[in-house]
Amino acid sequence: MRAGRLAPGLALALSLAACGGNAPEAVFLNFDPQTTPRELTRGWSSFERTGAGDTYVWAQARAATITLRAGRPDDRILRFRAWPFRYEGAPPQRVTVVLNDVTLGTFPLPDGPTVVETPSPAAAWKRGKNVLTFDFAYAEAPKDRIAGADDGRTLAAGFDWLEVLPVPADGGEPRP
Ligand SMILES: [Ca+2]
Repeated sequence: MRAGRLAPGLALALSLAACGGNAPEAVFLNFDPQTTPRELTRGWSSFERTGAGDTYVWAQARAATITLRAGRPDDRILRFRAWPFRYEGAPPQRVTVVLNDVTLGTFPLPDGPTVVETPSPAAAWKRGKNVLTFDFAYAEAPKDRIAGADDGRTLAAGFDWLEVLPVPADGGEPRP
């Protein structure tokens, strides 16, 4: 079929798709040295593994930042799996997620792993470098809070993975 015979909207969509580099991109950070070599820019500890072998990193401050590079500003879904540092008498842990200077929301982190999902509007994204900030209700050192513990890091939450998924222009499901 020749492009001239296509409906104008479809022809535009095809020409945009043909540009390749303009397609919104998916990001998956597994919090390991292979997939997350430079993104953990502030407030993070080093790479660790759970007993089950999952790679993760502790946020070890009240605020932790991730630097993400992006192409054109686009609506994107942001998802991550995390669990709070808990101790007896701890207040509820919560995380406020901020992209650049736009607050995306505040989410509870109950005991155990939780997958948090939030939309992030195109207006919050910039072409190039973007700063994603996690602000926690608390970060506490196990040695100050748990009898016998000797870990002096102030732990907020452990992060297993984070992904950013483009939202198709047709409003369908995000592409993996
Ligand atoms: Ca992981």
